[in-house]
Order: sequence, then structure tokens, then C-alpha cells
Amino acid sequence: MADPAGLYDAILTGNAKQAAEVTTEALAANVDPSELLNKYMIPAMDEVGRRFECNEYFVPELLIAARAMKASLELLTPKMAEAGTESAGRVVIGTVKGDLHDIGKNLVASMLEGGGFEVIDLGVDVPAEKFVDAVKEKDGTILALSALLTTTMTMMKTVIEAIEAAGLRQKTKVMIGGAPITQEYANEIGADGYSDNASAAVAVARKLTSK
Ligand code: B12
Repeated sequence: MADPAGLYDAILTGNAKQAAEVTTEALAANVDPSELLNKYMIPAMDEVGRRFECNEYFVPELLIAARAMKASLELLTPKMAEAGTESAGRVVIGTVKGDLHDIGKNLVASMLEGGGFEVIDLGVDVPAEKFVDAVKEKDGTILALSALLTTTMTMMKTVIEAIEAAGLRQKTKVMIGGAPITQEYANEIGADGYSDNASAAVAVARKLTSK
């Protein structure tokens, strides 16, 4: 079996083929998918971000690293989602308007599915009205918002205000996340839940449905 540590370099250098190969081999050898994710893949994306900040990497490098990350995630997430069966509740998820980052959001969506939730994924760059329309369809929906940019995280507040204006706030729990988001920010904008990673997001969603 190829060393799973090779996944870190494959993502860092944007080698999607190698990322998929190492992932396939590691899964065949029963390596825990969350170990691959937390030990190699997320640290690689963090390093990509660091290099971008230092002007060592530019947008093309970000894009090819993201493509390699996705190639690996496509193989991993079905394994991570295998656990759950019955519906634990309904979640509408999306990345807020102006923001195109979807790797973390997709991961949260897959983990929620694995946790037994029915997940409606609205994609990226989602305007507040679209979230409102999707939430309207069923009472008791959890709304999960993702943002990766300090310039777009403020859209989360806009979405919460739109949900309030539509008279849906009492029936809707809102959870938020993404690299710049903190518990303090969640409190500040009146979100009901926050987590900084995909597995904790499932626990948060469970807690919100049990209230
Ligand atoms: C890959 C990447 C891109 C890719 C995105 C590809 C894609 N399909 O997603 C591309 C190239 C498109 C991109 C573009 C840009 N990017 Co970018 N990008 C990144 C990078 C390197 C990795 C993000 C990532 O995927 N991380 C891995 C995932 C797994 O982590 P995550 O998203 O944080 O998600 C986890 C948690 O946050 C949480 N979570 C996430 N969402 C949610 C939701 C809920 C409800 C919950 C509970 C939890 C949760 O769980 C997830 C899993 O554990 C980050 C650096 C970084 N380390 O974050 C920069 C970064 C986010 N980008 C940045 C910038 C500046 C940009 C651009 C403006 C660059 C430019 N000049 O064009 C554009 C903006 C485009 C746009 N309008 O959105 C900056 C943001 C700076 C800031 N303070 O706002 C960062 C931080 C890089 C940096 N260090 O400067 N980017």
C-alpha cells in the first residue's frame, strides 16, 4: 500500500490522480477515512492557504489543490456516510452569497447524510431568498450556512434576518460554520449552533433537533 502520508503532498501539489490513487489504496487497506481527512487532507489545505497568504501560491495553485482534495473526498465521503439510515431531520445547507468555497460545506453535508439527516444542498453563492424558499417547504428544518471569506460571513446575518422577516425564525434552527466563523460570531448574529468541523456539525444538528 502507498503511504497515506503521500496524500498530503498530492493535495499540496494539486496532483488529483495521485490523491485518488493513495485514497483508493488506503481505503482498500481499511485506513479510517477520518484519519485520512484530519491527518493529511485538511492540514494540506491549511498549508495551501498559508502559502497563498505568503504569495508562494496563487489562485491557480488553490484551484488545483482544491481539485485534488475533491478527487479524494469523492472516494472518502461515501464511506463516511455509510453509517446512517433513518432520517434524523431535514437540513438545508449552502455557501452564502458571494462565496464559492464548497469543500468544507460538502464535507458537512456528507457527514450529516451519514448521520441520518435528509440534506438539501443549495450549492454555493446562494442568495438569502433561496435559503428562505427552501426552509419554507417544511417546518422544523435546520438551516446550515457556510462561509470562508471574512467579506461574505456577514451574509449569514442577512440570511437570518431574511428568515425572521419571512416569519420562519421560530420554526427554523440555524447553524453556521467555515474557517473565519467562531462561537462568538454565532452568538453575535443569533445563530443557534456552530461547529468548526464536519463531525461535530452532526452532533450540533442532533442537539438542535432534540430541543
Ligand atoms: C481551496 C480554496 C479556494 C478554492 C475553493 C475551491 C472550492 N471548490 O471550494 C478557490 C480557488 C475557488 C478559492 C477562491 C478564493 N479564495 Co480561497 N481558499 C481555499 C483554501 C486554500 C482552502 C479552503 C478549504 O477547502 N479548506 C478545507 C475545508 C475542509 O475546510 P473548511 O472549508 O474550513 O470547512 C471545515 C470547517 O470550517 C467546517 N465548516 C465549513 N462550513 C461549515 C458549515 C457549517 C454549517 C458547519 C457547522 C461547519 C462548517 O467544517 C468543515 C469540515 O471540517 C482556503 C485556506 C484555508 N485553509 O481555509 C482559502 C481562503 C479561504 N481563500 C481565500 C481567498 C482570499 C480567496 C479568493 C478571494 C482569492 C482571489 N483573490 O480570488 C477567492 C474567493 C472566491 C469566492 N468568491 O469565493 C482566503 C480568505 C481570506 C479571508 N480572510 O477572507 C483563504 C483563507 C486563503 C488565505 N489564507 O488567504 N479559494
